[in-house]
Amino acid sequence: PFLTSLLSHPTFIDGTCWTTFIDDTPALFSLIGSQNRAQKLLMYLGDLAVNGSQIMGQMGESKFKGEIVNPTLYDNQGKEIDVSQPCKTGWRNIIVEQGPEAFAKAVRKNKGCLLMDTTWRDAHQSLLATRMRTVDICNIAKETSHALSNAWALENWGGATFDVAMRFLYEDPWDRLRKMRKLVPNIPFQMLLRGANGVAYSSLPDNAIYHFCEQAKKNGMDIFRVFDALNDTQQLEVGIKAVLKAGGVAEGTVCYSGDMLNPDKKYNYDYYMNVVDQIVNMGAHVLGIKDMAGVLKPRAATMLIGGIRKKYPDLPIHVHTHDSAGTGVASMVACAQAGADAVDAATDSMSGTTSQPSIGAILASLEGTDQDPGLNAANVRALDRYWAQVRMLYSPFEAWLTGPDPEVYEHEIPGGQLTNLIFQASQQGLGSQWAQTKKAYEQANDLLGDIVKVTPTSKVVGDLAQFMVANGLTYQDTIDKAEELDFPSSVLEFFEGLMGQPYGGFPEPLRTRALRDRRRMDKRPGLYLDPINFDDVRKKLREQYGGCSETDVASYVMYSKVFEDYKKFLDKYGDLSVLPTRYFLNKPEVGEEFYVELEKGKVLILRMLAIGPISEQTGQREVFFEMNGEMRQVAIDDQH
Ligand code: 3PY
Ligand code: ZN
Repeated sequence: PFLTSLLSHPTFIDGTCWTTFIDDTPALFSLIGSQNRAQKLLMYLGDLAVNGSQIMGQMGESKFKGEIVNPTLYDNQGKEIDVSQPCKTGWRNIIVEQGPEAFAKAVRKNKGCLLMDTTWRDAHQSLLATRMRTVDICNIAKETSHALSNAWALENWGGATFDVAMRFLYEDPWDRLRKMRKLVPNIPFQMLLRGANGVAYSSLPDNAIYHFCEQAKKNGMDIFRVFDALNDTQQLEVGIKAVLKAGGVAEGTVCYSGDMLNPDKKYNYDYYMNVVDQIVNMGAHVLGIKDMAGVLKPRAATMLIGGIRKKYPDLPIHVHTHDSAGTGVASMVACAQAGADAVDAATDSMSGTTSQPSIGAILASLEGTDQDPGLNAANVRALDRYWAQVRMLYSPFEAWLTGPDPEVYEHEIPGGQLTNLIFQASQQGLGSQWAQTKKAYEQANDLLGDIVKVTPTSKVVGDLAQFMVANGLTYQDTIDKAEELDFPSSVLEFFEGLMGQPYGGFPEPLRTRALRDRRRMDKRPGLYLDPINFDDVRKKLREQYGGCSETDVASYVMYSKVFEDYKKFLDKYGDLSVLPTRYFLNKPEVGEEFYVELEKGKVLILRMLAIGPISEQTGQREVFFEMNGEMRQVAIDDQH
């Protein structure tokens, strides 16, 4: 069809403007572009129909099959809010117009305790293996800009979402950021940055972190929660300085571990106050407290936040927790009462257990008090009606946790990792070994010197625990046989010092025995790593892909192999971010009609007609579709 259209086009026939043909007749090229895209899309749908889901680890089919309904919002006078345009008022205006310091001052002046909604990042990272797709976030974005216009921020980027977007969702994380920004201009966006590790699993050269933060800020990020998994302040400083240089709001963060109320534990009040002092000295605009496992009990919260508030009356304090033990609401209320400026919560149907505590429960608890967060609870509940449907759509990624896990005080597994480990155990049919894995996690942590556990150090502990279970090793065996054991690579990287220095030092003799003749870094890794040569990266990507954006460069520097695999996938199937999740995860029923809007105004009406028999010669099956009334077929390798 393209050739026919080309040959019959008037400018081609009369030969007048051949040289400007491409510029003057973009419609023809957009036609070939969308036909190409449509064909690639059919390849994906055909592959899904023949071989099942491409998303690794998916278990079963979605529990939600209908059309998702969006809520109606009402203002305080009971008038319906027009959500065709985003809301324009919110805390972001201060950041944009007056900068980070003014934002810090304004939130300190604000009477109530603000809320950050984590639904777009940590909630699905902690409940649904980070699998939430851009389309499902964007479909509720304008309503969110209205309903949460007085929120501290939406946490919506960074952490594991960056890696997972490319690795499992075949999406460009930067594209997600830009799309969200366009739909929500008024509420600050917050991301999670793993200090000198960026959004990766071990340290990168310093200039990679600077480049990444600059790109994140340029593409719409406002507040950066910067932590280091070992509370190694030299590692933290790299991230904080990079954010300050990029012009972002720097939320320097201390990770809370153990139990401050227990005098026998390693991390006590003085330890935390010392890290806080150093963060303040680095010039962070906001102090973050990150309770990644949900072990900050209300009384400890009162002591810690109260102590910091007293010492630093002008410093905004923002607290993060998980509800793994069931104390999330009580702890966040205690934080608000002790002087926190903001606490984290998730939409009700995506809250609780390993996620953040429920936004509705926190709103109800603070209603009418001096700490009232100032959100319209009815509209917050209305948003949740959308999320309740979406959660069911993602049911294949559920870990099916049934309630709080009080053992978290012993094993201290962070929220996201807890669900992942349960999910992995059930995938491998090891559900019955789950209790053993939790015990091994506790022992692995002791073997490593009772470290602070959050990505990437939590992965080190998890990998060591699984290694001990798989090889039947006890605590003592692991030390005694360390010289002969083939430890997981994350454990060796930790011992090498690639994740920074643990408080109290590395455990000996285990480190020396495990490392043998491998390198050891006794200072922060950035001092040993060669800087990235960005011109070389740009040249390589241009040669390989015929062009590259600066955000592609950042993705490649962070995750080279994942980025390359993502590009291969795009080449084969095209950009699938437009495909509704139901058809991204599950094959369509034969005969069922559905729509895909490839771009504004270009809608495909699709129907799968039949899956053909397998060909003995090629091992392929023909899959037949009707697309905008025309019959199409694709040949798919049957991988069964
Ligand atoms: C991450 O680093 O991804 C986390 O969510 C840590 O809590
Ligand atoms: Zn978290």
